[in-house]
Parts: sequence; C-alpha cells; structure tokens
Amino acid sequence: MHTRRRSTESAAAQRRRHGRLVATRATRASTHQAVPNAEVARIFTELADVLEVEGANQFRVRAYRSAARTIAELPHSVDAIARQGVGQLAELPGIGTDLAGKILEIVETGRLRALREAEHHAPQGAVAVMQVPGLGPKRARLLCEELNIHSLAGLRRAAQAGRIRALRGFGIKTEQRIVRDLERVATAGERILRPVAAQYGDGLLEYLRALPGVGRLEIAGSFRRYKETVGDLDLLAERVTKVPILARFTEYPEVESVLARGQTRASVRLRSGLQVDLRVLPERSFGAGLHYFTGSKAHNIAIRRLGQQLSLKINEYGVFRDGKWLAGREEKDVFDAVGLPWIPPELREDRGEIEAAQAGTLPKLVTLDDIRGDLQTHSTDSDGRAPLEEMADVAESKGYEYLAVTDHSPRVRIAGGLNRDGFRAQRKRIDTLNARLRTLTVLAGAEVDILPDGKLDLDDGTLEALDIVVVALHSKLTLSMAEQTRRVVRALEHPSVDVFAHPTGRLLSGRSGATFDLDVVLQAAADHGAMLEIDAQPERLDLDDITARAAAERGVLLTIDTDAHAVPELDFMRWGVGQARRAWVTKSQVANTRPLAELRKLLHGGRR
Ligand code: DGT
Ligand code: CA
Ligand code: CA
Ligand code: ZN
Repeated sequence: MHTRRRSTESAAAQRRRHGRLVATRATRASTHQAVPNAEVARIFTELADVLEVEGANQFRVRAYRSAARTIAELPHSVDAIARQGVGQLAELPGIGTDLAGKILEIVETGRLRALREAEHHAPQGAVAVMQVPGLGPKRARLLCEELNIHSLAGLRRAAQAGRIRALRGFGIKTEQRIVRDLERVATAGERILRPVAAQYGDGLLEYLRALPGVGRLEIAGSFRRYKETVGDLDLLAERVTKVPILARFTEYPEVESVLARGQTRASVRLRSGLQVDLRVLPERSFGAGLHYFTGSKAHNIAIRRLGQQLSLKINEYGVFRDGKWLAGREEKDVFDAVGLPWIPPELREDRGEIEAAQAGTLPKLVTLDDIRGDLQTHSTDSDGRAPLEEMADVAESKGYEYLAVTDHSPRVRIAGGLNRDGFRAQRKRIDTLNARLRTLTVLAGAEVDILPDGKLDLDDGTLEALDIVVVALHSKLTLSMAEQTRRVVRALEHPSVDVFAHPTGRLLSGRSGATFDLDVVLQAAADHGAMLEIDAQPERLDLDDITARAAAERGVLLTIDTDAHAVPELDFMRWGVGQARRAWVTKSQVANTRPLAELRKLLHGGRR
C-alpha cells in the first residue's frame, strides 16, 4: 500500500533534517487523536524491511508484513480496537499477543522501540538499496558489502562505473535495469500514494473539524486533482475570527515537526514523513485560494492569461480589476470571471480542459455511483483472502449488480492458480451461489496469464466456458517493445479474451512495467472487441491517466476494477474512478457502468 520513504539515514533522522523537532509532546492519552491505520502499517513495513536486510528470521519478517497488510486493509480504526484492549487486537487475523502489544505501543506513543533498535543494527545503505525493484535483501547486502555501497547515490555511481556487472550473479542487463529503476526510486521516494495520503488527510480534517466554529476546510493540490501520488497535502481553511485554526493544526498529535509558522500559514511534517501546508484565507478569498492551490500550476497560468486578456488580475486572493477586488468567494466565481463553466479538478492539467470548457465540450465524467459491478477480483481459490461467497455477499450489500470472480490461471504458481478442473469446480459453486443471491450475479471468470509467446495459460474449451476472461502479463515484462507488442496483440486476438488487465504491469512503488507499441495494441483491442482495464489497486492504477485517455479516444472500452484480494479492497473502486476521471472518461466509455444484460453483450459469449 505505501511507498517506502527512506535513504541511508534513518527515516527519523531524515525528517529531523527538515525542521526542528517539537520538544515535548502532550501525552496522547489526554487529547487522544487516533493514529491512522496507514501509519501503523507503515511502521510495521519499515520494521520488516529493516529486519529482512539484517537477515532476521523469515517468519518474523513475514509476520510484520502480513500484519501491515491486515491493518492497512482493516475497515475499522485499529486505534479504536486497541483502546478496547490488547485482547481485541489479538483477535485480528495474524495478530498474536506480541504484535498486539506493539500496536498498542504505536497507538499510545506514536512510535515503536523495536524499529528504532533494528534501524540501529541494520547495515547502512542496504535498506536504501532494497528500494530498487528486483534487489531483495540478499542482493542488497551483497552489493553493499562487496562494493562498499552506503547509499542510493553510491549504488548509482557503482552502476555507472560498470562495477556491478562484475559481481557474481549480476550481469550487464541487471546493471542497466538498476540504472533505469534508480530514476524511478528517486522520484517515487519523495511522494506518497494518494489513497494512503487520504488516510492521513481524513484524520487531520476530522481533528480540525472538531474545533468549534471552524469554517470551510479543503485539501487542494494534487490531492484534489486525484493524482496517483502526492508530494504533500495543501490544506486550506477559511479564516474565522477567534477560531485558532493554526494553533490547533500545529498541535495535531501526528505532527512530528513544525517546519514553518506564520500569521496565515504553517507547514508541518507528520510522523509518516508527509508534509502538510495549511493556509488560512479570508472569507472572500476562499474560492480563489481553492482554485489557485488546487492547480495545477500549468492550469493556473492558462487561467491567469485568460484573465489578462480581460484586464483582470487573478491570484489566490481573488479576481481584481485595477486593484479592486471583484470576486473570489466561491471557486466557480473565478471561472465565471473568465467566462468558463466550473472545471472538475481532475481535468486541471492544461491538457485541453480550458479549450473544451470554452467550446462547451467538457466531458461529463464517470462517477463512483455509475459503477454497477467489479470485473476483476480474487478469492481463496487462488491468492485472495476471502472465499468467493463472502466477496459476493459484500458486493451485493454494496448494491452491485454483478461481480466477476477472476482467480489466477495455473502458471501463476505462487498465487495458487487454478487449472481446468479447478475452474470447473468453481463454476459449480458459483451456480449454487447465484441461486441463493437476490440482486447480484456472480460471473465465473479467470485472470489468465499471457505466456511469453502470446498464447494463453488455459485451454480454449475452458476459456470458452467462462463468463468473462481477463488476461494479464505477470512475467517477462522486460521483453523488447517489438516482442511485447506481438505477445499482447496475439493474446487480444483470441476470441475468448474480454479484458486486458493492468496492461503495463507497472507498480508505483518502482517497477516500470512492460513497454509495447500503444497504437498497435489499441488497434488490436478495437478490432477484436477487447477492453482495457484501469486497475484500481493503489500501487497499480494501471492504465495511467494519459494512456487511458488515449484508449478511450480510440473507442476502446475500459473497465474499472479493484483486483480485490480481500473484502476491504472492494472499496478501491473510487481510486480507479479517480484515475478514469483524470483520463476524461465518461460513463459510456466504462463497460462496468452498464446493466448486466448490456455487459453480457460485450463479453465473448455475447459478441459471437
Ligand atoms: P505535488 O504536491 O507535487 O503533488 O503537486 P501540487 O500540484 O499539489 O503542487 P504544490 O503542492 O507545489 O502546489 C499546490 C498548488 O499551488 C499547485 O498545484 C498550483 C499552485 N502553485 C504553486 N506554485 C505556483 C506557481 O508558482 N504559480 C502558480 N500559478 N501556481 C502555483
Ligand atoms: Ca501538493
Ligand atoms: Ca504544497
Ligand atoms: Zn494480476
């Protein structure tokens, strides 16, 4: 779930560099503010990383990782559970008394002694080097010890000097991949996945809203534009006389350091490393400030230019003519001033939204409410963590019309992929289940591996018998562009294929994903009636906004799927919808906004 944010310095040391530490903290008990689940999960993930590189017992490492995942996905506040007692915590799956005690420690003190101790013992640099995809703890240690590497910068120098290829078990290709992936790590390390930032942001908003008399509050910036990752949170508050919003903000228990504090703004760093800027705006400027700080910068510049043509000056305080304030209370006032309709934040990237607004052709973007079902999910039959019956019950209670269960094909052995008999047995259970369900229909599907030569990992008879066939790349993402294009096109040509899932296979935490000729693949999808997926997993969000837009413009239908491997992940749908909106996608361009009968016509059974 979370991007790792570390370098050779300990995370805490790194954060300290950015500003003075708040000397003492009020005990959390007196003014208790819930520690977000994401924060507990982050601490456990860091601990697992550090232990792993130290060569600690694998079971311990795995226990922390699985605890991190459990907590990140928990639909309830782990803090609230902890307050009911350690016993309640220990009832969570995979959480024993030891872990329960550690969770309590985090909830009560905001930190974990075991992590600080482990950081102290871990080999310098190896933890940082592990951020590079494909460099696990063993290799990370080897690199650091053999080549005397202490940081990512050291790793880059060693790679550029060609010293890595000389190591046993590393080659020129690995060395080149390291150089390429290092660039991504460098940018990824400073940013945080938006869905994770949302947990921190929601907690902070809730805390601020508890202040009596508080006015309008919004998180602007890339967060509001639903970018997949955010650099920081840009919080805006309306100024209300005698409401001490800035003081309340800097006293937030999650604040680790106050970076800056003035009359109308403050910047803090939370313990997670996330920076939050708060700006307090006069009532008549709130709309203008919201527009300005939502950005993007490119969009703002374009709007300001439109203003100049009308002899208007537009800034974060309002719309002015000859120094006289004209408007700015509401965001739409700014657009009004330049003769435009309100533009949804997701579109504000200066990628044609202003021209579309002028022409009256802004798209009516798809919304979460438009979604009628989920077309890629997993169950305990492969690597999911809930039985398909449970997934179906939850999907039904969400008001969905359909849910496709798409467990893995045999090739993905670590995911416990099913073979033809497995899918046949599953179909029987789905039939029974459908007889019981009232408003939901479960579609029998599969997520089938595209083999390196473009053939599929299940026989044609089995594929044909399924309601929906989702195909995906899970291996050999590094094939040359020509080979990868051939492979994908061959798969999309198969008459049973319905959806190409997480098409590039990229991960926002670092893996760059497959490269293929997009034009050729989109053409193949259009020709063969295959749909392309926006996978809503926070670290996938694959297709990205630009590619999804290109697909939709080519007339290729999209699906937005959660790829849920557990019940709470069914809620990831909103992140996928956010990505689709950034891609200018409308309801009619998304297959799973259609009623079941319409959807069926798009699937291989209905196309023929
Ligand atoms: P991030 O934080 O890197 O994910 O991206 P943003 O877009 O949130 O950028 P940030 O936090 O640096 O600034 C928030 C917004 O403030 C940005 O989207 C637009 C506005 N802004 C910042 N600097 C400038 C500037 O120099 N000119 C203009 N017109 N707007 C700016
Ligand atoms: Ca920002
Ligand atoms: Ca900012
Ligand atoms: Zn997959």
